[in-house]
Amino acid sequence: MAAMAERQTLLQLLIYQLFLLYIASDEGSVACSVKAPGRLYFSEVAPRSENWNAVGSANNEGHGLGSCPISCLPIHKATQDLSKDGISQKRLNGKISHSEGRVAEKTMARGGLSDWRLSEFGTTTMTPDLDALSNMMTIESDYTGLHLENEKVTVKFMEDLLTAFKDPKNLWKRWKPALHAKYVLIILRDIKKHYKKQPSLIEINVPRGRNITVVGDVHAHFSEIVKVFNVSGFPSETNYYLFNGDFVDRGDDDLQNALTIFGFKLLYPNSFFINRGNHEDRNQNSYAGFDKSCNRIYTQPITDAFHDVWTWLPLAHRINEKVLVVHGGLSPHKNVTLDDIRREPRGVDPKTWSDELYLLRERDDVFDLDFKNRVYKPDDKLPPPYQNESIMLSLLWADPMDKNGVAFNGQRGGCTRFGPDITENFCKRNKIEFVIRSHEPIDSPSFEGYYLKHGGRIITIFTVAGYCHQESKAAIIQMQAPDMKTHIIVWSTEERQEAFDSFVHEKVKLK
Ligand SMILES: *[C@@H]1O[C@H](CO)[C@@H](O)[C@H](O)[C@H]1NC(C)=O
Ligand SMILES: *[C@@H]1O[C@H](CO)[C@@H](O)[C@H](O)[C@H]1NC(C)=O
Ligand SMILES: *[C@@H]1O[C@H](CO)[C@@H](O)[C@H](O)[C@H]1NC(C)=O
Ligand SMILES: *[C@@H]1O[C@H](CO)[C@@H](O)[C@H](O)[C@H]1NC(C)=O
Ligand SMILES: [Mn+2]
Repeated sequence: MAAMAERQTLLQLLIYQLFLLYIASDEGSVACSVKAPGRLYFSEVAPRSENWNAVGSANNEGHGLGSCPISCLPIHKATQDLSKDGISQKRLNGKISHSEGRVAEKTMARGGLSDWRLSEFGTTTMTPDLDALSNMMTIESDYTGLHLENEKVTVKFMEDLLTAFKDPKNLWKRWKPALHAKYVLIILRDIKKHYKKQPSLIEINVPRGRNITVVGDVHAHFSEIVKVFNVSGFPSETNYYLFNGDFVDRGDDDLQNALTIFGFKLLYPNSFFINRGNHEDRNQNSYAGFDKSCNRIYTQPITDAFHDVWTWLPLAHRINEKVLVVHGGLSPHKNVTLDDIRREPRGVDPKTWSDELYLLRERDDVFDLDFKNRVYKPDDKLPPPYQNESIMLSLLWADPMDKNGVAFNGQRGGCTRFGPDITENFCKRNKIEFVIRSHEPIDSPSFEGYYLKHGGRIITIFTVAGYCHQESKAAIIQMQAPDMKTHIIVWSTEERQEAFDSFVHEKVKLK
């Protein structure tokens, strides 16, 4: 029986690899100026002055993204701007294969929001059997990288891993990874095993006198994680951490970040926590960097394994029954409870506004697009796209606004903005003192890496300095139990660099 199951898996893998070969054979061709259906198009040259700017929506406030020049975002090859009706166009500089192009085209058709129903192309629907894959891989005799003794992450392993990550050349050297694919799969297998048993909202209880540090988007900037540890100490059983999503894409260190964060989660499961962000998502990864980084060192099945594991990461954490932490924002729906969040489906990508709606959006003549220019109040009947916005989508993607009510989120293209009234109602109903969220680079009004909204009930933190503007800072929040008073620490790109330089020269000692 077992042998048969194994053979079946092997057969699946073989078919899969043939399929990958087929995809790879497409690689050399360049999709320059492919006229895609509808309003999408591809072109080889991205104008560098283009702003990532959502124009046209009356409700498009926001901090940062609106004035963030795309040319300074550290992404590999794709640039994006949202057209005035929120349907995005994508321009690709450099070469792109047809296969990449088609996936990207479909991703972008949703204004950058992902949709599992669009994932049928290519490899994106493959859910690898992590047990079978990790079992069948063998370590070659000439492998010189790290070992995971007895398949367990230890303090020593994390010290060696961080040491390997000090020098990026270690990771890429002759295409030989610092960590064998088999070990990556074991880590992913165990992360999935851990989270599969958990609800979408997880409770954290920080003991009296202990600190928890909440970290915003670090977007494939490993040096930011190093700076976080420099400021708040290495994770341990008593030094609590919550990484609030978007730790991959838009930088160069996708694997360093993902493996550091997953490694610490396995080492300290009761004091190290991870929220899913909108970039822990296969469709975002297909154009914003992760897939490329991962495929450069490993192979597509490993990349798919990460995509699969993303879907099991929780969407929210509540700290000491007082503070809610989510990556994006709050749902526009009335009376949402913590139980509703707890029960959001596991193992899936967020569903975006429906296909039907998308088709209608393509035909302005039959669909009243005016909903995008209106702000809806709590007692208004919400328009169809908002009615159908899942809680999961809002938790991952939404942003706050200053006006009361619900409005179109032009900056994201396919979800809502929520006003102070929604925050107030949610917090009162659920006895939450305040909400920490991330998701937006902050270059106004302060460049300080954080801002407060909704009477202090919404705290946004973003943890990449110089993300959009050289002078913008990174921020983290420290809170000490039991009173959970927030202590925000900010730093500049120069300060991050100093900490990284000192890390490179010192021996990594976790304890
Ligand atoms: C929300 O709660 C209020 C007050 O408890 C109630 O009157 C209202 O009907 C609820 N709305 C929905 C949509 O459940
Ligand atoms: C929106 O969701 C409702 C159920 O809440 C469903 O009946 C309707 O078909 C959906 N509309 C669209 C456009 O998907
Ligand atoms: C804990 O947090 C408080 C306030 O944020 C800070 O003053 C203190 O230095 C922190 N302690 C440790 C061990 O990091
Ligand atoms: C943090 O970085 C600074 C340099 O910015 C360095 O002097 C210091 O030793 C580092 N501290 C820790 C605890 O790593
Ligand atoms: Mn985000």
